Amino acid sequence: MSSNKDKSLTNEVEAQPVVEDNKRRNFLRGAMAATGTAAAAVVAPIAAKAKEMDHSMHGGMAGENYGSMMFMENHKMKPGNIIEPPGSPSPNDVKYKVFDIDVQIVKHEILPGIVTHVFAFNGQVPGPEFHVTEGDWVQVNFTNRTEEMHTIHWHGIVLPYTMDGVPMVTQDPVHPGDTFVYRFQAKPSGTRWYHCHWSTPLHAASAMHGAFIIHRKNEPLKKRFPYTRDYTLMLEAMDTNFIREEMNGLLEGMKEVNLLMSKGLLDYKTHGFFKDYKEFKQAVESGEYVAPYLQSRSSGVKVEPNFFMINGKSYPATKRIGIKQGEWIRVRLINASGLSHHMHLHGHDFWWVAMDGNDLPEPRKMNTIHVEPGSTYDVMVYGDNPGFWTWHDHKTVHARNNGIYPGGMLTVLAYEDFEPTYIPSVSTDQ
Ligand SMILES: [Cu+2]
Repeated sequence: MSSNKDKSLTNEVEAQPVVEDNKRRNFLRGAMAATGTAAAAVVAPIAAKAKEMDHSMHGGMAGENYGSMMFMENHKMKPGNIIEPPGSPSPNDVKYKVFDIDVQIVKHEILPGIVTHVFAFNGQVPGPEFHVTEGDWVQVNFTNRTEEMHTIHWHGIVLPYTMDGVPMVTQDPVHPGDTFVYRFQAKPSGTRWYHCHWSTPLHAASAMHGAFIIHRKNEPLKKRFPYTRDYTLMLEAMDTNFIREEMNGLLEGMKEVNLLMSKGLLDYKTHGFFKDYKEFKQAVESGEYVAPYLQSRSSGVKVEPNFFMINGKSYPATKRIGIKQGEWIRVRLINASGLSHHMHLHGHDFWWVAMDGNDLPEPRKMNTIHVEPGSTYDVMVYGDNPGFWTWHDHKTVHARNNGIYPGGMLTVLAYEDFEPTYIPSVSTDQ
């Protein structure tokens, strides 16, 4: 099912039979009521791709014995399905650029000494960066290599609704082991992005996000701003305590699923799904179903990010932005954090040229740009003041690591072609 496979995003998936019956799964009333808990509502059994999985939880995580392999061996699952929903032209009719992407649980280092487990696209934070041209037909084979459910929402892309990646609104969540095939045309142009839409405060805010850049064939902005380098800065925030608690909660949920299955109370791919609001309401009112919100969360804590990142790293681990004298660079800011960030560049004004992927009617000159949650902002910087220049969130509580300044959402615009009279060093103890 492929053509023009892009190697930079390849993570080979075996060809498997197409599943024709993608009906909504039965929801589980009896088992939920039987246990008096709904923790299992957010987890599901895994499927056959599990043998490829290698992310057993350990090192401070609860429930060491609930890795994929044991689960597979105890319960004979069907192989993972490939789900190809309707909504876009057949590959016989248009030529798709094909990308393979998966989600795995991996350890991610934010800073030396700070490592957290995250759900990550292709095991990286942020996820792989897509670069396509406006009008390209894009196929993304998304394989779920975790025990949790996920989807991919294509943020800012105008596509058929069945490709929009919102669980229970446009598709069933992608179950463990399964591969969901997204197909759409890349439009409109500009800085767009993608993220998981299942359990979004945990999945998308932690690491399941990435840039989706749709280029124009002849970029009109290059006339006024002839940029030679193009940078993407994903702005992120993580509450590592919340992530740890939630991950441990998920493992507990899996334990429960194991127990229910061993008693025959839970079938393959059943969970707390309802066909409509009325059915859901009746199940709650009759006591057949105990909704998760009727009980306290395992963590019982608010989400309060303690690490603020640019492309997966906090200062001083952030990567510098290179520039030369006389060079224009384009910087695409994408806010995946759920917080607002006021990104201030020292020593320069820059031109704000686009918002949410769309060009502004008239560029604006500024040096602090307010980057709101979910939005993208493009700016052009001209290299006319050689040196090392801080570029950081001026909400300075976000320029800290675990409450310690300096750190967090801070990087450096670094000129590459001058004789410095002061060379930056590193201190995290102020
Ligand atoms: Cu997810």
